Amino acid sequence: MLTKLCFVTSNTHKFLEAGLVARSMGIELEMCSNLKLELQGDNLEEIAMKSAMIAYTMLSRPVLVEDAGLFVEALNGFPGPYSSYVYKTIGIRGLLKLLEGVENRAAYFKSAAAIAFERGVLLATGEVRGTISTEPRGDLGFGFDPVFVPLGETRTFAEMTIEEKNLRSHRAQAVRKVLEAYVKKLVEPR
Ligand code: ITT
Repeated sequence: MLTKLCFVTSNTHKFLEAGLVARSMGIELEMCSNLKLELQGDNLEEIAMKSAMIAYTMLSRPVLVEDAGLFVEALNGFPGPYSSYVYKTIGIRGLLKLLEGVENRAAYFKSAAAIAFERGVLLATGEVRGTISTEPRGDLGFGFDPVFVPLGETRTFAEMTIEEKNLRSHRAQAVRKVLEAYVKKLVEPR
């Protein structure tokens, strides 16, 4: 029987990426987009865990929450946990402008995924290192995907299918790890 789990997000792309990972593990994710959590803070792990606990209390059912950000080395980790706001305000063009003439293009995406359920909260993280391209390429994915080239690749995330992005992404790693821990807990005797 498929285990069902509510993924609290308003982002369809995140849902599709995580959904594919979950499905390969026999778990069906349901998109719970009617709950707006929007917690702010400078620590992805803390945001994910707190949001999951709040969502679990409000919905009274097991929930998955995932929080991610892009950390650019030459900008001392900016925009990091504020990626959503930065994407909505200055966007990709603004980021590229900040990096104009900058040689060090190293950056990484980080994801923190938390599941809150009857027996507590589980947390896992994932990271993917890469570089910021000098111009946007590709129209798949979302957010900063058109300018992020994972290490060992020439294509940006926006030039990859979801399956290809999932082989490398921060989100796929974090979601897989937290779901593995969840499945283990479900079969464990209390
Ligand atoms: P929810 O909070 O509703 O889940 P969100 O879009 O706000 O959706 P996050 O807070 O996790 O998602 O992500 C913050 C931003 O970081 C996101 O809006 C993107 O701009 C960027 N981002 C995160 N993961 C990304 C990815 O895999 N590819 C491209 N950009 C990403």
